[in-house]
Amino acid sequence: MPLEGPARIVSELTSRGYNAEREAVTHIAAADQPAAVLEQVVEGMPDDALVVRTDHVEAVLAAGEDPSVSTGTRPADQHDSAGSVPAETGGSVPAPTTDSEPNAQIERNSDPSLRSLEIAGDMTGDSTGTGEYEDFVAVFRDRLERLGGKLRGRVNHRPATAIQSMPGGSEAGMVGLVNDIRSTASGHWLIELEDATGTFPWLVMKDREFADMVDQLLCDEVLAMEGTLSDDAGIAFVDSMYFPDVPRTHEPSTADRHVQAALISDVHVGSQEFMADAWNAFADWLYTEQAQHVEYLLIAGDMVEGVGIYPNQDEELDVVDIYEQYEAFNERLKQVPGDIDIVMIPGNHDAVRLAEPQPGFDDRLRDIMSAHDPQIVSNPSTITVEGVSILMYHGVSLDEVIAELPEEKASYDEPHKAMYQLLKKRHVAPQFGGHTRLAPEEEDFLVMDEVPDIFHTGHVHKLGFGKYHNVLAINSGCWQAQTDFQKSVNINPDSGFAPIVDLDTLDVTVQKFS
Ligand code: D5M
Ligand code: FE
Ligand code: ZN
Repeated sequence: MPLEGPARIVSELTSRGYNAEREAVTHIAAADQPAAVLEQVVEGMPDDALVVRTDHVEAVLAAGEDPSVSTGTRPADQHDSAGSVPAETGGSVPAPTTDSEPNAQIERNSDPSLRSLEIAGDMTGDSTGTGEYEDFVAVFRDRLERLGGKLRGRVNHRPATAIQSMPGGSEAGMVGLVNDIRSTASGHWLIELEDATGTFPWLVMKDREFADMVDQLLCDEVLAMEGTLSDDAGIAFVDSMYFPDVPRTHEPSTADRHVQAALISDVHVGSQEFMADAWNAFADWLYTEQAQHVEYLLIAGDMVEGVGIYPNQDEELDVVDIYEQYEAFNERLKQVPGDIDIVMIPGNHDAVRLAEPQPGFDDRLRDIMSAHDPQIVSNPSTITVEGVSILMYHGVSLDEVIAELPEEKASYDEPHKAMYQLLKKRHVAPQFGGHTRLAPEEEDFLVMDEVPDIFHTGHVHKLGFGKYHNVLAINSGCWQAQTDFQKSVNINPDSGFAPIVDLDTLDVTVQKFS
């Protein structure tokens, strides 16, 4: 039966110019002959109606108990047109739960007065950078100011220039950006800290307890050090080291009703490896009783595959025009029940500037992706959903954290541990000048001023989640099968999973659709 899944009913209706109420769709899906019911509903729609409502469907169902036997009124070819669902969406999708429970009533709470979604940290439209040298100075000064503020109360700190003129043997403290990390000939570590006045070198002895923290350091992160100046006052021996970090006592906020959010990313529509069947199954699942509490869908970047992102990428494109890719993505959004609120940020495959922070999509792309009226915000952005603050960041810096840090602290198999490092540094992309391109701005939009309750990233195409000082870190998987490049470097993506978060408990369940 070509029209068995709710998602396919939605795309059939949209292809004929109609939006539909969720319950109307489940009614059609539950009928013996969904295709025939859909035909009758469309035929009977008032000329000025744009939305297929439950009562339209009920009228059809009541008129002919079983429309498939109330023959004679419809031209014969209508069955065919109902069957002409785009080939890519048909066929091999597993039967949705609604089919096995045809009378299940899905009561998703769509009362807008109960919903709450606030956007706090969206920098779209606030970009001031001109790319001049001064902007780089300003962005690092702002970073040091704001992250240093979290450390200054913890150490008896002095400016670098003041430490430079202290006598040998003095106790000193400093807050600064990591300017350089070097190992010495004797196996100790020399870390140069920089503040607004200058730099000072700090020596971590290889057998001190802090030595194993050195391999977690990234250039340009903000740290505090305390120690004792050498006899000639040229360096300081480190006695303690502090990260801005998340307080261990952090208590996350939770929703005061049972409501869930699906956290996904990396849809990669337009790639030959986009997993249409898995996406269809996900969209169908959202219509089932099991998904009745899912009221929010958050997408952390890489909506489409894009063009010219990697060498030879064009050989794996299914859709070669970038705007057509977004049109195709919009069709995928239409499959999602209309009463789910969607928030999305761009990623490195999307058609916005690559340097971070990435502003939300421009007007032309917003117009294309308008079907579901999604909230489109910058990468990164902080949103508050039912009282739960969620920091959404695509995750390009994770590649860097994983490359620089030892396996047990960050790896592709445990991407959430790499996220813990970012939380500890209170910055989504600390290191400047590597994979992650940073746009110079007057303000460092990548600093985590506030501790989020949930930190949501994607990009590495691996599913992983866990808690760091009570903050839930989730890296969602992807909807793209392994690409040739990933095969060549042995990346095995976690494709077709949707982590679902209970916003009242911050518990996670994972739904698999592949
Ligand atoms: O990134 C998906 C993951 O794969 C991410 O960890 C980067 C890595 N990746 C994928 N293709 C390449 C190439 N060609 N060079 C380097 N790293 C790559 P995504 O943002 O989806 O491409
Ligand atoms: Fe991706
Ligand atoms: Zn990416």
